[in-house]
Amino acid sequence: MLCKLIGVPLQDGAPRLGCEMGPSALRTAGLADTLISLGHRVADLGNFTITDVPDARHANPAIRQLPEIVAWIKLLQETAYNASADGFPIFMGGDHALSAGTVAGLSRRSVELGRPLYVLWLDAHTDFHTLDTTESGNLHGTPVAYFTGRDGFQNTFPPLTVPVPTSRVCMIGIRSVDPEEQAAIRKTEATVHDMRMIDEHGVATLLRAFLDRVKADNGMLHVSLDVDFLDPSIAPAVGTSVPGGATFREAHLIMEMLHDSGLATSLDLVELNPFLDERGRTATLLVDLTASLMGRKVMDRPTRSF
Ligand code: HAR
Ligand code: MN
Ligand code: MN
Repeated sequence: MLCKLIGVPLQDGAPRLGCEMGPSALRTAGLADTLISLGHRVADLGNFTITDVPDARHANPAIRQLPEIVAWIKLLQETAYNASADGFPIFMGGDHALSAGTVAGLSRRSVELGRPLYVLWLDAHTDFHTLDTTESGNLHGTPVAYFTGRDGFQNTFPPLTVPVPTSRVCMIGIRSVDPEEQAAIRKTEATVHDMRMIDEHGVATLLRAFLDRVKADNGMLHVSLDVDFLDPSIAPAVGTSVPGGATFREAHLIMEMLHDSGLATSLDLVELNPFLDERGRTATLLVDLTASLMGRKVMDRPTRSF
């Protein structure tokens, strides 16, 4: 497999500085060599950057860094569309606002390939605010609402070629949802598995049901991994940590099952803030999780576990 590493030093969607160092930390933690050791080819396309920032405004005075985010979404839509023509794009964030662009670009690609795009959203948060409902004004809280075509982005964010229907979105790890997000997402067909669902059923059961649907539909599957999906005790390098997250094994099991399924076609690694890390352990964990997704296993398995 040709893995394309795409550096996205975007931090304007998050409340604190530091995510711009994410791509460097992932490179330093050995992402490329790890993929090569698993038999993949790697093309590091370098870090992308916005050039012209448009004049963008919105009536909600809380919104932060709107022109920059609009520029990033435009750039990333194009970048994701192009990069997904062949190979396996890995978007090295950068904060989660980047997924507004990556998913929009992948969705356009999926229509061209005649394969529906599914999204696995691994996160403590639903990121389902619109520009009108966000109170923090941090635009990393909005990408899912945008790429599913929720009202409230028209004439501000770049137009979407093809929205991803909420029925094709599965969230796992959720444990921090604002009231407005909760009310809105409940009216959709999105699958929202909060931490209690993991406690009661285990990640394998939840994920298998989703993967069965993707497979039956010959779908493409984009995996969006937010560092705060993981428990802060194992992944401290994130600005918006929430207690009670996924364990080391829950996270690896998800990645291992994704690999066995053969369904994943692209990946976001987001919200890594290396300034908050402890001797690179969070960056290293993200590299190891990516390794599991791309085929690393402890023991050969004679039968497919899925
Ligand atoms: N819902 C909160 C807000 O909108 C927190 C959003 C935090 N988002 C991320 N990405 N860290 O998931 O401000
Ligand atoms: Mn997120
Ligand atoms: Mn989050």
